[in-house]
Amino acid sequence: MAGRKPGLIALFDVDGTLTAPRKVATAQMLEFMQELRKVATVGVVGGSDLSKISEQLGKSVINDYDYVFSENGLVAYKDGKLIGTQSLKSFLGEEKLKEFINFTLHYIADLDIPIKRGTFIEFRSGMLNVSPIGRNCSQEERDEFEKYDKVHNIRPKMLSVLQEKFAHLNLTFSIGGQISFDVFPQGWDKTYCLKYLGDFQEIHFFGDKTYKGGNDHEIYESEQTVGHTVTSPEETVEKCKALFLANPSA
Ligand code: M1P
Repeated sequence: MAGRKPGLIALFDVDGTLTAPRKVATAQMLEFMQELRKVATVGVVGGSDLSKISEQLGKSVINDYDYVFSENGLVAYKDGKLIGTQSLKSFLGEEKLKEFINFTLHYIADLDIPIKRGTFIEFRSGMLNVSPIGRNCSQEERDEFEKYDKVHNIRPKMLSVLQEKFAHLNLTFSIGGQISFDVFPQGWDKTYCLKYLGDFQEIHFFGDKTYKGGNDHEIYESEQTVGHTVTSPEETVEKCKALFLANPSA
């Protein structure tokens, strides 16, 4: 075994890249990631908070990978230890935050969609996650909402209203999953995690939403990364085998 190539890190988005959207990673994928760690430093960067990433990649996720960046890296772990957090509350202040939350809840209250459940805004460390149907819908309801949204553009319409109303706050609105969107200050997208990776000369990023407007776009395009677009977890494995395992000492 050639061992790890110095200065190289393979960094993965979660939903759609290591797992099917909001699903648990397969045992094969988890095993493959550990194989990969023998030849490269491995990190994951998800828009979700740590509890959701743990549901998908396992309870010991922060120990199973060299770096885990939840909330785009606004909450960062290295070798199982917390190395940084960013606070939306401190950044915006209570008044602006309240103004945004109040307006958003009013908007959702007036929204006529087939069903609504609970937890319309999830308050995270570095971002808000807003869901018109409510986060605690069932898997079936989540799948139905995604289909409905594709036809009726509930989220895109809501984003454009919020963008206009809160233009002065310089926020980014990012649709990364099926039922919600993330709200955070400009620059707090997935490129945020790169500030922890200054020691790496070769950062390979793998993501499925690398197109403009997708939540992997900025990090995929970043000059600091070599970006790879994948369409499924299976393709992620294939691309990694070809890049890192075919001739690991290359
Ligand atoms: O990782 C992508 C997104 O996953 C979830 O989205 P949804 O619940 O809409 O499928 C959320 O955790 C979201 O924050 C995240 O960006």
